[in-house]
Amino acid sequence: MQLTTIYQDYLEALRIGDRRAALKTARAAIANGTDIHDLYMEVFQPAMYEVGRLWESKQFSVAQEHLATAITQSVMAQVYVTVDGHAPIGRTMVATCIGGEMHELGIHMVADFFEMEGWEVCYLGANMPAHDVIHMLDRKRAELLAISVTLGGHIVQVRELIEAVRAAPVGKRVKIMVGGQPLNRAPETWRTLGADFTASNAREAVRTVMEESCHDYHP
Ligand code: B12
Repeated sequence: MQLTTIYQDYLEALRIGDRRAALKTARAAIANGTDIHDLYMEVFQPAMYEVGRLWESKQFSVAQEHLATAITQSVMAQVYVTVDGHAPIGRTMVATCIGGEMHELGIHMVADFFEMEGWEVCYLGANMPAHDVIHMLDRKRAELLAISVTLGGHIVQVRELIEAVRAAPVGKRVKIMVGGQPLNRAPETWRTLGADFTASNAREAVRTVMEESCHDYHP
């Protein structure tokens, strides 16, 4: 089945708020050999962008947007468990949104992509206080922190979180990767935030980290 057809069917399921139809579309795609990475990148992500456009242009109510988000989260979780990931590779990351940020689907995708490559992933989700992120980095002896931001006005919180991590003992060894829509719109911004690297999507995030050296990590 063509990815464009899967996308159209999936979006239609979101449009009418039909969770079963959305799940059926995604399951059928996997059963027919569609790669889960393609399903995330070429179906779920653009469908959610389209949901945002429909909401902004008042063709979707807030309730429809919330339902579409809940459906996509549920479908992602259900197709994810059907796929065999890589065996554990002994590398650990923490994946989080900054404080005040409620958009968690993007970082969830990033987390799933790393887990499929064998990473142990501590996915913390939305709206995380800096102190708790640092505590988790320490507790899990993580080598990588992935920070997500969606609202442009939240860039300052990204800088604050990075500064707080760098100031903590754990900050001496952890690498920091940042990403999200405002950084995609202004691709050089990440450098000014004190991050080690960025990537524009989940697929590229894995590629970037695997290419960059995180091997100088000594817990
Ligand atoms: C669902 C949604 C919500 C949900 C989120 C629920 C949830 N549990 O996540 C709710 C209802 C809470 C919400 C609230 C709001 N939202 Co909203 N939302 C969306 C929507 C429709 C989809 C978001 C999404 O899931 N995208 C799909 C994911 C997969 O894409 P992504 O986030 O870009 O992630 C990828 C890359 O960016 C990258 N990436 C992301 N993070 C990271 C991190 C790292 C380290 C790396 C390497 C890469 C990376 O990889 C990801 C995977 O490939 C978007 C539309 C859109 N364009 O995204 C609007 C949107 C983001 N929201 C918007 C707005 C305005 C709001 C509100 C202010 C609305 C309001 N008035 O209340 C609030 C703010 C809440 C807050 N404080 O955060 C605007 C933002 C406009 C702007 N330019 O800033 C958008 C663009 C809608 C629009 N078209 O206007 N929203």
